[in-house]
Amino acid sequence: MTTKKTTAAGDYLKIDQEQWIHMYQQMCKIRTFEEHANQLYLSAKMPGLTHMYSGQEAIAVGVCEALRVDDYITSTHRGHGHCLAKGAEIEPMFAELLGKEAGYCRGKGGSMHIADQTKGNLGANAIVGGSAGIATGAAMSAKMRGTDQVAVCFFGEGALGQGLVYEAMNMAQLWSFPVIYVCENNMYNEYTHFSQTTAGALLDRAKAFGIHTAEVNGQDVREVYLAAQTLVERARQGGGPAFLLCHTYRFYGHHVGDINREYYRSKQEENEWKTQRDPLRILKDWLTEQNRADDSLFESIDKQVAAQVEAAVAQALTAPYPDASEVNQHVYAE
Ligand SMILES: Cc1ncc(C[n+]2csc(CCOP(=O)(O)OP(=O)(O)O)c2C)c(N)n1
Repeated sequence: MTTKKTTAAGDYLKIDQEQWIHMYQQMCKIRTFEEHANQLYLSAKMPGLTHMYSGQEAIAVGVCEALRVDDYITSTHRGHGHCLAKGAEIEPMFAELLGKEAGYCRGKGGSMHIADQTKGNLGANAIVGGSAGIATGAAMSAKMRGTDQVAVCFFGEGALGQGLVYEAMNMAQLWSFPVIYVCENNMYNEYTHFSQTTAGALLDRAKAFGIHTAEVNGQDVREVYLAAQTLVERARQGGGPAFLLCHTYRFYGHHVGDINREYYRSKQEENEWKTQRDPLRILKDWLTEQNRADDSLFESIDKQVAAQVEAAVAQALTAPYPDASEVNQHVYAE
């Protein structure tokens, strides 16, 4: 049982420039996707609401970059970033948000239930902690089938209040399942600071089971990626489960309707994170300092991503709704 902190700056230089640029593209895609999802809510074009992942992009991207297509992930109510990072297409995601037939769940799941099994994404989950059993089960299945697939369970620190998470971690450690529990500590369980809901140190929760742990700055995709790579390889080679604690922050409200937030966190705190700990900015600045990229490259990526996202939104807005006759279809397995 160990806790490893991965901050080896020299190791970042061993990764190809193309791979870092790809991670920037992925983070940019998530940021732009979320901005448009927010606009769809504000303009009353999207039914229901959604939880923006902006600010946390480096975690989904850094972890998924270390995975193969046939590895599994499970996600949360704040799941768009995980889906996109695991390879989901933008068009069916927007269609799903708008309840359209072309969506990943034919418009019946919405923002909190996007799944894409062709890419190993077993689904977002509106139940806090709800996916711990699914990810652990997927890892158990990989082990029983004798494959070297790995499962990643993304969850917020609020999920550490759910008993299911501990039952799953206990079993994973006892039977050495290839599962990585990725805890995204963005510090707030809805409108309450986690220090008011969670006793003790977060990592101790996993250490109690003897689970291998690691801790990273979740705003720095370089740290997240290197740590994830190590844990994924470890799990693939039979090393068993791990728990990766990522320190992060959501730049916006708990959900898109959470606009007046000053009663639970200050504007100053938000501004500090947005201006000093933006994951896109951190990677951009480092690549520029290293002369591995320049402003014109980032501008062209930003433009390309914006055009792709705008086209997907336009397509989803005009796409048809599913026929009312299929309302009961795909609810139960046939
Ligand atoms: C079992 C359960 N209890 C309560 C809720 C209501 N709820 C939705 S999100 C949330 C807070 C989750 O906080 P955290 O897990 O830290 O994730 P974050 O929203 O910060 O990403 C709560 C309590 C829920 N969806 N499921």
